[in-house]
Amino acid sequence: LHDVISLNESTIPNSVPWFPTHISDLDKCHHLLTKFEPDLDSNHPGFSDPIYRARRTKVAEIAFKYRWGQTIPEVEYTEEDIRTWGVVYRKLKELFPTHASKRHVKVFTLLEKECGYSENNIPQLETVSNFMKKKSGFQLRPVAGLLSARDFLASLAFRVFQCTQYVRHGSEPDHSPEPDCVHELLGHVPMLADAEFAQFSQDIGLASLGAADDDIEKLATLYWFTVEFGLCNEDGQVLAIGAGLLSSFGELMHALSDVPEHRPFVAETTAVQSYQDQDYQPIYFVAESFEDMKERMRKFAANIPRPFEVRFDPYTQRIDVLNNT
Ligand code: HBI
Ligand code: FE
Repeated sequence: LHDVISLNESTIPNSVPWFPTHISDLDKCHHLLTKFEPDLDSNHPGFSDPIYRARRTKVAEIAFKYRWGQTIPEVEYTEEDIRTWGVVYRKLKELFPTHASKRHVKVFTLLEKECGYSENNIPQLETVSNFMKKKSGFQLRPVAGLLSARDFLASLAFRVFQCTQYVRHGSEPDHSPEPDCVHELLGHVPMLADAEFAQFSQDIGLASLGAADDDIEKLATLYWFTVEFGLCNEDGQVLAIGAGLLSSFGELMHALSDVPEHRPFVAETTAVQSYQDQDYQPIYFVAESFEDMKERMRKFAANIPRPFEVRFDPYTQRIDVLNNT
């Protein structure tokens, strides 16, 4: 156990990588990865579409200019964006009742009632963020693309989800090489608005603060096999909890078919499993129950060596750093 002695930032050992200690510090967690960007990756479906790339640049501006505490500016989505969203929405909505976690189904209904979710409308991030704050205390902030795992995970410690605001290229509605707002709004948002899932996600974030690079990699892998591609047993039925599944008609069916391998979720082995980011997963991890997954993750996180402990203070939205001796 620890003495409850708060360390200030200057007494955190120098060997510990910098991490945000107040929610406003997330303004500094903006390190983008260039992998999968339409301007740089010739395999991106938007690579040779200058109109798409110009629109993307405009939406990215919002994220670059955004600072903590501001209202998220609205995006005027094009007809093509709405068509792409609609194609994905219609197909997924049919699958959710039989394939999605009950937690997802419950919130999705509310999002249709309260947030303007429909096949003809892409809801604005500010509206959705306000809804999430009421449901689970999570909120969104706009991001221009794929962030470093360290920056991305750190934001979860504050119940902040770094959310893309652009829509994938219209030529491939069923697939996007990078996260886009179709994936965020249909996959992540309903799960993060669930109070227990929010706690689970925040716990991964808290475990990542100041962690060594190889521990960040393990946490990112755990995030991948749970928050992105997780399956969970709910009352004898295996259902999807991962946003990568809940936003992909094809992979959602694949994941719950008998084609891929299903392995029981054990944090220590899941954390070191290599994964696929170009195609459907060949392996999924199935949690015995949501409670069991949470408990296993909590124990795994407690075993990550750090010379301090962290605690989130929801009143100040600050991380208290506690001496661990
Ligand atoms: N950045 N914007 C964004 N969205 C993600 O889902 C995301 C990311 N950066 C890293 C990342 N996911 C993965 O490394 C996770 O496994 C942490
Ligand atoms: Fe995602």
